[in-house]
Formats: sequence, C-alpha cells, structure tokens
Amino acid sequence: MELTADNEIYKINIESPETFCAKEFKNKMQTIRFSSHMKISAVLLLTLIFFVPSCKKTSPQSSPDKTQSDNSNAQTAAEVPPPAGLVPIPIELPNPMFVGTPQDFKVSNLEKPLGKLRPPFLAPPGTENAAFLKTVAATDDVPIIGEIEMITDGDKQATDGSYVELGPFLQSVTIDLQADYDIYAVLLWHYHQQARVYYDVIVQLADDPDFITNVRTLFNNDSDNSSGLGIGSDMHYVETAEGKLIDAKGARARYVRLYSNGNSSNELNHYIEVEVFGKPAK
Ligand SMILES: [Ca+2]
Ligand SMILES: [Ca+2]
Repeated sequence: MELTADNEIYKINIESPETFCAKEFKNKMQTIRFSSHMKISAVLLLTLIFFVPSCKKTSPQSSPDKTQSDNSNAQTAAEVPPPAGLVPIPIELPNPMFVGTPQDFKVSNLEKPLGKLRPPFLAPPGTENAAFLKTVAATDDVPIIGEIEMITDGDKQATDGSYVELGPFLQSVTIDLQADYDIYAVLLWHYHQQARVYYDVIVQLADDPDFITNVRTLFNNDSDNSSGLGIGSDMHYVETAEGKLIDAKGARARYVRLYSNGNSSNELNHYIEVEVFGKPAK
C-alpha cells in the first residue's frame, strides 16, 4: 500500500498493525514519521512562501502617510529658495597648474583638502568683486618680481608674469575699495604653480588706511603670534587654483588688508590676485 501524506490513511494503518509483520510495521512507522516531518516542513515552507512576501508587500502600504509625507518634504525642499534670496557670487577660477594636493607638508594645524570643488558661496544678488582695478598699497613697494597693481588686475593665472613677489618677513598689502562696501567674501590667491602653505595669513577690514579705526579680523592662522597681531585659530591651508575664500559675513568697510610671512617653499611673499565680493553700502 502506498503511503500518502494523508492523516486518515495513517490512522487506518496504525490501527491495524496485525496485518504487517513486525519489520514491515517498523519500516512503515519510520516512513510515517519521515512523511510527517516532510509534511510539517512543507507547511512551514508554504507559510514562509506566502506569508513573508505578503509582509513585504504590505509594509509600504501600511505607511502611506509616511510616503506621501516624504514626497511632500522633497517637493518643499526643492521649492524653497536659498536663504533670504541669496545667490552664488560670480567666481571665475583660473586654470589649475597641478592636480591633487600633496600631503607631505610638515605644517601644523593644516586644513584637510575638501577632495572636491568648493560649494558655491551665497550672497545677496548684485554682489560683485569690488577690488577689481582698485588701488593697492604694500609694505614692500618695490617688489622683487611684478608690480603691486597685479594684485587687482583680474589676472589669476599661476604662470610666471602673473604673480607679484614681495620680500621676506611679515608683509602686507592693503586694498582701498574707495567707498564703503558690505563685504561678503574675500577670495585670494597667493600662488598656485605648486602646492604651498603660506604662513601668518591674516585678513582684516578697517575704516581707515592705517588700520586704526574699527579693525576687524576675518582670518588669522598665526598660531604663535609671530606677527604680533594676536594668536589666530584658523587653519593653515594649501594654495590651489580655487584660491582661499574667507567669509566676511556682510561686514562694512572700505579697506582690506592681507598679511603673510613666507611660505613652505621659501621666505618670500606672493600675490596673484585678491577679490573682495561686496555691495556698495547704502
Ligand atoms: Ca592678478
Ligand atoms: Ca606664525
């Protein structure tokens, strides 16, 4: 007799053991046990096949409100304009002269490279480079290479002929914007033919050319006060074609001064360009 996975047949056979010899009965019982296990396993398997996918299927449906909520949030985020109607400032970058950033500088407190382009810097519409072609004064007014005027001539290329070289020790350049501006960012390029770190980089604003009245420091990475202008907590950074962008937070000023004190390659001080993004004060 063929055994099937039917409880009724098992019952009949078990109730009539005398029709089997002892060996046959034992074999039959093992087969029944095996079949029972198979049956239980089959039931479990069927349960898993039908129940689990139905769980997966129902779970997204069980939270339709959340899905709709996520979608509406995404739409809301896309529709929200930048804070207070701000727009990216119009930065034009020069050609890069090297790719990547060497990591073998023995410079303390060195900023880690971003590893990608700097995100757009946002400021009120109409913010422009107020330093373009404006007058520059320097502590070293007889540069070793180039002319002081090159700092605001709009040429930001790294090549020879595009940078001005000032003497060693602490040197500064001062840009006269010729009127008060609400300044949102200062963007500067010391040098970007090769990766370098410039020391004692300090950027200040003031209301007068001698930096006596209403002096504000926007950036200072002179960690040991070798400049005598106070200890700065900003980080050293590696010069690249992107320049160094410093947030000025809308501070109002006419004069912008930048200090440096040599660099990781030599004791000299260099400038390719300084841009001051602002709007005329009203
Ligand atoms: Ca220039
Ligand atoms: Ca220093």
